[in-house]
Amino acid sequence: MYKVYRKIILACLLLIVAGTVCGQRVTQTINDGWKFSLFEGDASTADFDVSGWTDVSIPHTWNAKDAEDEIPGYFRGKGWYRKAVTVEELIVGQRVYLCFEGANQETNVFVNGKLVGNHKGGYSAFTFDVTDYVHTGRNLVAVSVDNSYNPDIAPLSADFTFFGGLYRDVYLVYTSPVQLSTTHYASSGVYLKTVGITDAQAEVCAKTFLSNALKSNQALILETEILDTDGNRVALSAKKVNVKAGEKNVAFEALMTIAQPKRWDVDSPYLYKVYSRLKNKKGEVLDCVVNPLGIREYHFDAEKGFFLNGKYRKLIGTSRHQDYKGMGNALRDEMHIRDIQLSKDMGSNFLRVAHYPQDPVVMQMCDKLGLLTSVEIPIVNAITQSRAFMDNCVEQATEMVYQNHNYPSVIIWAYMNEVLLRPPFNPDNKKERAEYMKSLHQIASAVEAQIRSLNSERYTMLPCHSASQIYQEAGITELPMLLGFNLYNGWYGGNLDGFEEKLEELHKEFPHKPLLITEYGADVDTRIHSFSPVRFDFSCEFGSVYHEHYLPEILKRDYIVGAMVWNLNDFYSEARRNAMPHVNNKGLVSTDRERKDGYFLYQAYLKESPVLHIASKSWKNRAGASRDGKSCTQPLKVYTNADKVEVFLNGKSLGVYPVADKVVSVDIPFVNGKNVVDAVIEKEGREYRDQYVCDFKCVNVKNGFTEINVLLGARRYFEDRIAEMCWIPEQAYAEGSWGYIGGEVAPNKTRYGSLPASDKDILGTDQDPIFQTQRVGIEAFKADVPDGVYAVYLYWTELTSENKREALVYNLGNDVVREDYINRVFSVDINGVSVAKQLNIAEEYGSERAVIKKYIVPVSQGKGLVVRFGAVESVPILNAIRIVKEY
Ligand code: GCB
Ligand code: CA
Repeated sequence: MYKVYRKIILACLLLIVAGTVCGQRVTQTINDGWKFSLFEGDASTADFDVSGWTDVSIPHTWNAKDAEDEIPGYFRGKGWYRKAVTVEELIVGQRVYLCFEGANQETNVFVNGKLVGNHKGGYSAFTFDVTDYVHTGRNLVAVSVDNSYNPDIAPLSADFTFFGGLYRDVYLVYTSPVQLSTTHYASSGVYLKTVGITDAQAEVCAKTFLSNALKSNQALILETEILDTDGNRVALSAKKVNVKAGEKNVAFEALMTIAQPKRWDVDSPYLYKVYSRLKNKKGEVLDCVVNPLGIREYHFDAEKGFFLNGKYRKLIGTSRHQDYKGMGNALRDEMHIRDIQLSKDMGSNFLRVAHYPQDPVVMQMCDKLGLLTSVEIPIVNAITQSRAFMDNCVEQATEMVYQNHNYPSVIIWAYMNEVLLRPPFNPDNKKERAEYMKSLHQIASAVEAQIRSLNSERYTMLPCHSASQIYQEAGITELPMLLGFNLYNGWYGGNLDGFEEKLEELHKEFPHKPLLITEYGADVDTRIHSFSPVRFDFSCEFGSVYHEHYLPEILKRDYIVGAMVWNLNDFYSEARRNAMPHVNNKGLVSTDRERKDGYFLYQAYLKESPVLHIASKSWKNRAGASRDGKSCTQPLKVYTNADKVEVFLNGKSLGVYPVADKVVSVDIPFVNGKNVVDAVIEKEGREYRDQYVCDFKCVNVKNGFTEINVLLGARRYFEDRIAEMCWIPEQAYAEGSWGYIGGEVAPNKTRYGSLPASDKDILGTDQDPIFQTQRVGIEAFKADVPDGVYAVYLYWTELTSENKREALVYNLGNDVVREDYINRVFSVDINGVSVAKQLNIAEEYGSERAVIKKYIVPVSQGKGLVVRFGAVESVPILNAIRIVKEY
């Protein structure tokens, strides 16, 4: 008796919670209280001993920390999640489902020891019906997730870390057995399409999939109601439908008309809501789902560009990777949401959801904020010539289209990114090459055909790398409606001007294809600065120069229908060895979302509201060589959409500067100590101000010497944000000053850059840039400091590899690069005292490891400080020197 009451009370409660409008579907996360362990075997059974397992909450990845550590590679294998999930018998006879928003990359789900389903692919949702596996009360749910390399699952390789785990929400869902299908590719079961849009009306076609798990045929009413934002009904369809006993995923179509439809646009993303309700004959709601609806028309023209609701729009935005500092890809919904907000605030009207479909909240935000999107499946760098791989690609495309079908923001379906960048065939073997091209063509054709058959009114796109010819050779450029090109002229090679030359070439090569620049970007580590920036120095300043060049060239050409910066945010890529090892720094914001200067350049170009930003504002600890120790002039950029800006230093005006192309560079005579720079603009009669505060150290050996921190072989500055100090570039010694004597800048050993010498991951430090440059063959470092007691720190790391260069990009595989180091032995003496006779850095400490030695040195009789190096074998090196006056 009590039990019956309990059920009734629960049922009533549920009706209150879900509202009477929305049937009895219950969707709830079951993210907390999981036990986790990496384990290769079978941990699905109840009696399995989980003592010693870790308590985790979902979203979770097991790679969050090991993608950051210094050990090369990251764990790729199998992890298990287990949880006792309480299934309440809320309403008798309901079906129970487990829904996963995404798990990377192959998942097996077990309930009470039995396998209920398998899913392959790390970036799409999947749902399993577990009704027949559960009982009221506690049920053991065990999930194995495997992120090891699998030749039959895309992506095979890519420039990002394949974080493993249950990294998106997991839900427990209860639904009526007579339902809007829950298991049609884990979508809502409803697919909306708008046709014949005019100012007078728009037709909405809703295709709804129904399922009936009961043993009797069901006569039902399928109601589709469209509401405007105020909640007024603007269209209604009610149809009698019959679903036979046991039938699954039967489709019904309803056509509705909205009079005087309001458009979804980037400035006014008007959203209707579509309620799909399944009712029984008595009119009781059995099931209900709600979908967004946006009414918009758009088309691409190869010459004129893109038009949304009749209006020309240059598509500008970024791509976005789904990870965050220290957390891998296991982000909370709110963090995804913030990223999309960041993108909109930058002035974007487009987001390339790349290289894979992302969390549903990402798409919801794009709908709500008015960001157009392309969504793509992650076939990156290469394919496997197998039926299984092809089937998986088609399956991922199918899931993508169904799961993202109703988001009005989506206008493009994309597939394959730079798929000919790292093809595995031997280039000299013609037969191998031809066969590979053939397989590639087959897969691309199958994916293209599948997308078009599922959703013909959107565009398709293939993002290629700059070597367009090879894509033509494979015959795949003809397949998609749009072509994307990822261009990095002036970054990986060549000059910045190569960009516009390439654009012209591509337009000639593909005159009838609307072209998008699906990627362009430059790595920026916000700790690094340079006043003579060059590509691959990772400086803020080079990033600025790069974007200042690219953006106007893009805006100038209508045949470039759109362009997306690679990337919104810095992201993890295990194989990268840059200023920040394991991170790709091309984001306009960092892994913890610090906005870089480029972000503000975009704002200045794209936003109408006043934009004013002093560049390098995060450089709080600044320094520079100074003649008099009192002041030092350095340039400072201001980004603004005003035509002039007045700049003040410590309250005194430095003048009014005209702004060209949204930027002005002003020479600031920084003083020793605290500096306050103000930039002021006027727009529509109002004054706007931005302020930069920094501590500036005028480095000089004479007046009030405190310390000097110098990077040898470098033209860049490095801010150590942990110690709040600044490293400055080297200079040659001159009487009465400081600097090196002899040697040369270490030659560039990186694959792409001109400086610094190395982009190796320096072990034993997270201040890698201090060690990545060096002076080779240095004879001495001299500083004419006043008498006193000094701490002299010498920084070394052996960087030189004689034979091989490391493959920098995309070597996500486990390419082991063996390098031979030259045998380098040298002596060191400080102020005539020998401190090392036979120093062999590589032998003593290993190569690419940070070595710091501190020496206490008294200086007297005005003799200053001199550190001398003597060659024993090969030539001496020095990477950095820090001299601090103790007393
Ligand atoms: C590309 C790839 C992207 C990389 C990027 C880069 O072309 O599509 O995945 O991350 O270049 O930074 O090199
Ligand atoms: Ca989510």
